[in-house]
Amino acid sequence: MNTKELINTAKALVANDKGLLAMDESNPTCNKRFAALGIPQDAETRRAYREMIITTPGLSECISGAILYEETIHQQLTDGTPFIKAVTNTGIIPGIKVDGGAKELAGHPGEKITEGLDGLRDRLHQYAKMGLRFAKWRAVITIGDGIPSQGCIDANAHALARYAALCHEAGLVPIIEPEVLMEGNHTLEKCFEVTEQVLRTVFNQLYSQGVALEGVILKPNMVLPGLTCSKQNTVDEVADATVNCLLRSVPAAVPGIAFLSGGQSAELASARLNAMNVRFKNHLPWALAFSYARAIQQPAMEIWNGQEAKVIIAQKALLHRAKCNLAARRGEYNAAMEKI
Ligand code: 5MM
Repeated sequence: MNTKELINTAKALVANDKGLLAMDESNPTCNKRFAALGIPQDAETRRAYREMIITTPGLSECISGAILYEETIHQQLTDGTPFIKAVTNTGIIPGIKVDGGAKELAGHPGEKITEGLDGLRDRLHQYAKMGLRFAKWRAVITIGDGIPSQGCIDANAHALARYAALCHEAGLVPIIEPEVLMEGNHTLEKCFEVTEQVLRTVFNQLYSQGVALEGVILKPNMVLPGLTCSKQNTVDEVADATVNCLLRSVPAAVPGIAFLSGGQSAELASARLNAMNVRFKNHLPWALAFSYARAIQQPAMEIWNGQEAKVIIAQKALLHRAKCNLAARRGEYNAAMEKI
């Protein structure tokens, strides 16, 4: 492990107001999103879609790193360039999702545990040799009747910390993604309480496993009311709750926090990130960035719709969302940007 290199990569992932583009949907998730739009669900269509994303002109002006999926790293652009090389050539840092997905947690109805630690050490060393420089692992926490349990939080936090330590050993920066889901009718206050509990547990586990926090990126949810909660808070209330929760639970040594979008609309994900940076940017120890999948990709996917003829216009939509989120990091995003 070269700690200096890890720290430099982690800093580079949140430098210059850029953020991460998550394009690491597993095949079932990608197929589900394609099916909703009537797009064919096969390896060639997924490849063509990801080629559309990666060849978007100007993307690297807003995007620091791209999270790829196992299938994609073995595919090539139409001109034969392997995806990892194509990403690297644009100046974007390539990374990969390495978890094995969230499965039912035994003895805990309604709760999940992310699998994938078995054999991970060898896989990570192979990924590093292939030119990948960071990895990502997502844990899923559900708010519901009597859940989450401390048992579920502990198990997921422990797995995240074991994954992070293995990443460092292989020279990869771990993106640590504990996601408290938006589904449910819980309040913003409940989400705050659970997110704080989850993050405190995750950082305790990272400390136990000896993970150098200067070489990680945290990818959390924003603190939000549940999707079906009768009170939907304002953008500024969400910004305040999210930053206050993070201040209580994320050590200052962490270089950057890159939010997931979690099913928020693209516009709200930009507006909420913008409000956090407007209100707090100069007073925080870490950068507040983005690592969105749906909130960057969705409009472009809808336009592309599997058609070669729509590539250029879809790329414009993708770049637009990337620019909106770059502006949000600067606290310069506003609704007028959406009218262009
Ligand atoms: C929460 O999902 C991550 C961020 O995406 P959104 O911004 O759309 O919320 C995303 O990186 C996710 O981890 C990947 O898409 C992989 O998900 P699956 O469910 O396919 O493992």
